[in-house]
Amino acid sequence: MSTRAAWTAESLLEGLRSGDRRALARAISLVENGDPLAGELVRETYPQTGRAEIVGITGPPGVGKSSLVSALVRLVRGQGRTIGVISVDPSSPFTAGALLGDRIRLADHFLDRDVFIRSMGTRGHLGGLAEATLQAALLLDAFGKDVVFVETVGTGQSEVEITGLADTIVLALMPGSGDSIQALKAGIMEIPDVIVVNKRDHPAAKTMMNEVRSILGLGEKRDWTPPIVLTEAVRGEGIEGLWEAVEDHRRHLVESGRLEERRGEQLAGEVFAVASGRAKTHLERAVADDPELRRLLDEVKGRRLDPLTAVREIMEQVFRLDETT
Ligand SMILES: Nc1nc2c(ncn2[C@@H]2O[C@H](COP(=O)(O)OP(=O)(O)OP(=O)(O)O)[C@@H](O)[C@H]2O)c(=O)[nH]1
Ligand SMILES: [Mg+2]
Repeated sequence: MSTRAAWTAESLLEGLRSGDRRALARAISLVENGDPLAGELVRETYPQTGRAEIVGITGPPGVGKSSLVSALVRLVRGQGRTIGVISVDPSSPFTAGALLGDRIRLADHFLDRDVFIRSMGTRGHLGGLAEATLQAALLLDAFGKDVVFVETVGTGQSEVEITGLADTIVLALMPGSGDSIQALKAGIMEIPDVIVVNKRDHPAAKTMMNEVRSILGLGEKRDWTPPIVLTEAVRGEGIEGLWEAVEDHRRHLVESGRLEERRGEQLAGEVFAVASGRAKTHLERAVADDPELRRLLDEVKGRRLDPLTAVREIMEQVFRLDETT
């Protein structure tokens, strides 16, 4: 297996099963490229999934998500557990070099053989980032990673949701993340499982934490109240507390019998999300490739055709769906 070209479905599967990190790296590259072989690998290894603990870290740009992941990786590696990290960046069209910041932030871990790190941008993947992220997470899980961190930028209304994957969702905020506070308050953003207010070295950190606390106090009582943790990621401060909160949440899920239930619901949701992603791509391509469909859009723009008639025509032609709604 000295060259890349030597990989076949069989050798990749064999490599994944035997813990060959080169096979994992190759498999994740296939995922990124939307290669059908990736789907085959996921299909074959799916029975081996469900063992990894998947932790999602989401939050507005620049709050310190990668720095937090890096600090958490250090902590969890210290416990001897193996780790996968997927950084999802919807704003970046390319994977290579897209996350220079991430590379710097996570640089300490690149030499650790038991930490697999990959950043993903929106490359022409048919099912979009949701599908690529799902596949990558499943492969890391099947490979035997104990913990998989999935970092995504999210302001509460983002299309790229990790909620469908993670056992525990950590929302990272920092002093000044007012928009997220508003989104939480308005119910636009789902209440996460753990909230971390990073950059606690900032003078307004405590105020931020109090604001978050008061919002959580507003909603109806639930069986899990998200803990709020203060951290200074770059100095590794508060990280034990953050990980403890994540583990507490997981314990809560296990003890209440909610873990399997939640995972089941999420997987079903993922199927739906990926199918929707593919349908959208299919629709966009069909319209781009078909002058007749594009003409419909022009007709709507010119107010010669009403939007709903155009929708019906498009649905008929692209999906062969007639009016059933
Ligand atoms: N003062 C201070 N700066 C921090 C802290 N944590 C991270 N930073 C800095 O904040 C900046 C952004 O950190 P990242 O970890 O890249 O943040 P991110 O949320 O991953 O950013 P994106 O992935 O680009 O959305 C960097 O310059 C970090 O050094 C902290 O606790 N205190
Ligand atoms: Mg980042």
